Amino acid sequence: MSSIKKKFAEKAVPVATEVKTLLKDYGEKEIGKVTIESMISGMKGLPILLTLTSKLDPQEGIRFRGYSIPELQEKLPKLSADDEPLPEGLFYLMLLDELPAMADVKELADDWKKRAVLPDYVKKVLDATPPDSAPMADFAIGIITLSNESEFVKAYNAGAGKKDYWDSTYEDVMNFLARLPLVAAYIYRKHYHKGNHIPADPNLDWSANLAHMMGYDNPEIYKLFRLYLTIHADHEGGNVSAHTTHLVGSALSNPFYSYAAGMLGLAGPLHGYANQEVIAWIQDMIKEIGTATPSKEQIHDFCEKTIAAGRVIPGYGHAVLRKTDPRFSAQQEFAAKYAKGDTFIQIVNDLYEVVPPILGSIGKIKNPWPNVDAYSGSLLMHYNIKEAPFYTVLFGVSRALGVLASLLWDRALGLNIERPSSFTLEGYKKKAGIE
Ligand code: HAX
Repeated sequence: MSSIKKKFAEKAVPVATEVKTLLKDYGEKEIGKVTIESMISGMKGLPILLTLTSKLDPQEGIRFRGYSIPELQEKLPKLSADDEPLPEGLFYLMLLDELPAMADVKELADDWKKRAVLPDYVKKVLDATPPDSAPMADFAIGIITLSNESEFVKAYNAGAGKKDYWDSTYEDVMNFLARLPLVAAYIYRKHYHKGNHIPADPNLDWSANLAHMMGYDNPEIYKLFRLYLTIHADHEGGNVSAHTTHLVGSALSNPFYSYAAGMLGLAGPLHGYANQEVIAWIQDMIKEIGTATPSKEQIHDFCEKTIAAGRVIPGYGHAVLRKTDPRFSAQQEFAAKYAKGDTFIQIVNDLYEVVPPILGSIGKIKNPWPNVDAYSGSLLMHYNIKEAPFYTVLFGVSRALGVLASLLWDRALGLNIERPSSFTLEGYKKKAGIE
């Protein structure tokens, strides 16, 4: 057994005991209020999930196992002092609740490199999708096809008991994270480079290898990918991609099915698809105004028109956050360092001045500030990765780190199938005391 797997097994035992004790001794304790509004308006704020890997504070933003993004940038292992953290290190932190040393990250990365093989049948399935299929559809298809190798399914069918589910899930998660960049790069090269694929470079880290296999070999792009794959990894348990992965996994569907389901949620315009929509929307703005350097007044008018048409401003607002997303700020800092003078990024920066007062003046919008998706596409555009329909796939590669670390904990804790209750409209009216 690898030392990381052994460490996980050792750490899981006391946490599982704590959870069991909590359930046994405090199972009846009430911890929140369920209102008709919370039930009908997307369960916002209902404390209904147990997620160990990260916590989202409305004012402060995300903390991964207690560490904010600037703290991760300082404390997680990096390849050089002015680099971004290695997302392999973030996965280690989320999984083991322990900051890794570089040697730990190397052990994990070496393990993934050994597992990084894309079976030929997956390539064939991906080759068979229509040339105009959506990259996110191909992503889900590729992931589901990979499930053919699921160790969890093999162990379950061979009669493994509940206390051992985590073991085969561990193998699935590690195999999967090792292979995911290969699936993503395969889809990218199929769609945008006539299927001219580039093999992995075993000397590169997880992030740089993805950039390399997509066809981008530049130290700055490698840094951007390390930042990108770190900041998108997790956003506690209630967001659509994380919750879906957990929900589907709660039925003991294998990790591939569970994560594929989560990705189909990420593909929605109100979630991860927003990262491509921001780009399409700014391109429409440039086209309509007739200049790549619109004034703030012109940007303002275009935003007003978007709202008047009953559309949302993509990249703004959030179901939990009530301030600028620190993931937005981390990317803005990166752009200030490496992408000075980029006119497209200037529009993104101008939007940050223009949009919040407009959204704030509408009254009903709880958070007028930008989220992660407002910035990410413009940085990719800066490095000539212009294929916006692919951007949500990149988001998905990163999101796998958090949701699969969580799924592994779900198995180790032996969490039960999720099954909340629902009411008919009559039922709600009765609860409200309406005759
Ligand atoms: N532009 C215009 N209207 C907006 C808005 C925006 N950016 N954000 C919220 N609103 C509207 C809502 O549509 C809602 O209108 P109705 O009452 O008419 O239905 C109202 O304001 C109240 O919404 P809210 O309570 O503030 O926000 P929600 O929790 O319902 O929704 C969303 C949060 C992120 C979905 C929302 O802000 C939105 O649609 N933003 C634009 C799309 C986007 O950027 N999505 C990515 C979010 C981050 C993420 O998950 N990334 O993956």
